[in-house]
Amino acid sequence: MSSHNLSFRDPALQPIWEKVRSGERLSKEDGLILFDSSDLIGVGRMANYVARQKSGDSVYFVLNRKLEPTNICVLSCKFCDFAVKPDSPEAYEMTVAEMLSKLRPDLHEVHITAGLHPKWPWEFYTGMVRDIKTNFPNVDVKAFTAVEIDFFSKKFKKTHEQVLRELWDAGLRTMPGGGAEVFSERVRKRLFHQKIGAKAWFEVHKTAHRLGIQSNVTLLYGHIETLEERIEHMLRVRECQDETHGFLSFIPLAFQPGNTGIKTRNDFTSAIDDLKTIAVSRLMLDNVPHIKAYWVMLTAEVATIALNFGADDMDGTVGEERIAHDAGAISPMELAKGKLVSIIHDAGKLPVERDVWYKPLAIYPKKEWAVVSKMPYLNSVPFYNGFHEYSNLVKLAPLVPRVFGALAEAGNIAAGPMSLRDYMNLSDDFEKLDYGVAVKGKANSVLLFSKYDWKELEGKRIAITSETSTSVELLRVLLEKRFGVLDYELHRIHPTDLSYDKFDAVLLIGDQALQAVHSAPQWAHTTRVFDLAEEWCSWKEMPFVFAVWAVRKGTPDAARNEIIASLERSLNNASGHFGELGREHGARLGMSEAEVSDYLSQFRYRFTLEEHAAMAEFEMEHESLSSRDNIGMSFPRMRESIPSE
Ligand code: V47
Repeated sequence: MSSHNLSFRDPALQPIWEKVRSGERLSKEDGLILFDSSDLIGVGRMANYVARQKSGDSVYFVLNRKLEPTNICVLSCKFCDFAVKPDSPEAYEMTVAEMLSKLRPDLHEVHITAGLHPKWPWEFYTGMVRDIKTNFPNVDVKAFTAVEIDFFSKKFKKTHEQVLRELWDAGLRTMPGGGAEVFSERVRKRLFHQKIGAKAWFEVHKTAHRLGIQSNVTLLYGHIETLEERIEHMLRVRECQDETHGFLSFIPLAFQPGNTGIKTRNDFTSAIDDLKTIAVSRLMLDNVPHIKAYWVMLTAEVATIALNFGADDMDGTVGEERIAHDAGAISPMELAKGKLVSIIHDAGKLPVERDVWYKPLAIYPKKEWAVVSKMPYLNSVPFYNGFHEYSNLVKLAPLVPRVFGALAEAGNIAAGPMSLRDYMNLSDDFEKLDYGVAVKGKANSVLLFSKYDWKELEGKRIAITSETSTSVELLRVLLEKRFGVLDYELHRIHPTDLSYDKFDAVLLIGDQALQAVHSAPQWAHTTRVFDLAEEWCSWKEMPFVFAVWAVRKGTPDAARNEIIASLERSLNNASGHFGELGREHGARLGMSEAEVSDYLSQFRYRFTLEEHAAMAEFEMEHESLSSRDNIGMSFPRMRESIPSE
């Protein structure tokens, strides 16, 4: 089945590789073997394999700016070269107007962290977030470490939850991962005894995650911590992530000695240690979506290599980086977007500009590359196991259907399993192939969870996630043409926003639909579940086509041939091995290997005339729908009710 074979100079890596390729979790002992191994390249190749499984060839970056409103801090942690006391000649305090003057409308993220200021009132913090959001609505606010949230909670006598709710109301959307340092009491006592420890740090992040605020988590390494402490740190993150799924990225931060007195000024971590720490993080943290190579501290050169050692995110343009600079970081202060793109190209990877939730906004392939969309749903797993591990021609990018459609329209994607709806729009530019995802009967891939029967949906509010493209059109065809329901409201909601109770029905697709069936969230108990493909098939006695593989007209033959050959290899390899192939992906959705095998076996991946005819039928029904341009947006919402701990 899977044709990935790696050989290692260090035989101790072989059993770890067996675990990695079968999706088995690594233990603490495995982590220590990885750190001890002299086969750095072997460790890196395993990590690159995992990163590629998760992110294809994509490497993400965001147009962002870091704001550090003050360096005055009530703490004096030994490793920090940034914080000063109020009477220091270097002390500074920014006004909100000064903060706003540093931002530009084309930014997508502002990352705010500051010293713990002894005098600033609570309203100053909520005010700065609110004013940024009002003046720059496109800029998402990633603000305040757990250390700051805990400080606000004590100083202003509010619970963590109150602090987070008020910041959310002001416009905060995600939290940075700072202040984690190393989750070791030994290190904390020696280097930052005044700072909160692991217990409070996790309490803050777990509360944030429950409220729908996703966050990052850092590891500060290369000072007095042991390798065992680094691994233990990762294991604590993994355990928390199993519970909350709220972490977006893990960020190993290389310690910058500066004038901290902990190490001599030029005693930077070695590139080997940096690369190994990135790779081990990728391998240990199987449940964290992204590993960040923070170039400001790593240097651009090491970051380039890190992108082949498990990292899939570069952070961003950053702008001003006072913490790292003051402690002597040797990177330049500003890397423009063009520079980031060329660093990622140098690594042979595909630059993807993203928002704070990792939604791709634009991609920047090299001219000679053909970008293939990797549909990140379980039902598409059989397409991708035969794509070469490394190709100079074809690059894979995981894109949910709607984003794939938008980027294909913008002109930068060569091929992929295109949502039927998008293919209907783009058929002048794309040629369809005889591959796709279709089903005749029930599929659990497009589900409507509804408090009402079909005909009673007249005048009701239906939530759809922002990932869907074809399925919302299928829903409309069924409502209007099959059940005669003409008056209904559609509202797009953010995929992380799982509080659907305000709606009369919710449409879920792909993995979200499977997850809702297999992990049965509370709201799902009160609803009926309609399988939309099944409704279509029993109405039309035809299969329903979710997606069809399409290649952009004019794609050079070499790339087109490679794409088709890879697809053939994938489907041939997959046949008879669905359970094994989808085991790891299915486990994340709470499905057993047998359930995965049953699920995947229902689909038709090779198309015949029947599927092509079914596409034409859907197109015909779709053409005669009522026109409906404005779908209400509620994006994203704070969870209404928080389950008690
Ligand atoms: O928590 C302090 C670290 C962190 C030094 O979430 C130092 O996207 C190295 O958290 N040498 C703040 N590191 C930075 C941070 C961060 C950075 C980039 C992205 C994100 C994110 C978060 O910087 C602190 C501390 O661990 N730090 N002093 C030093 N001398």
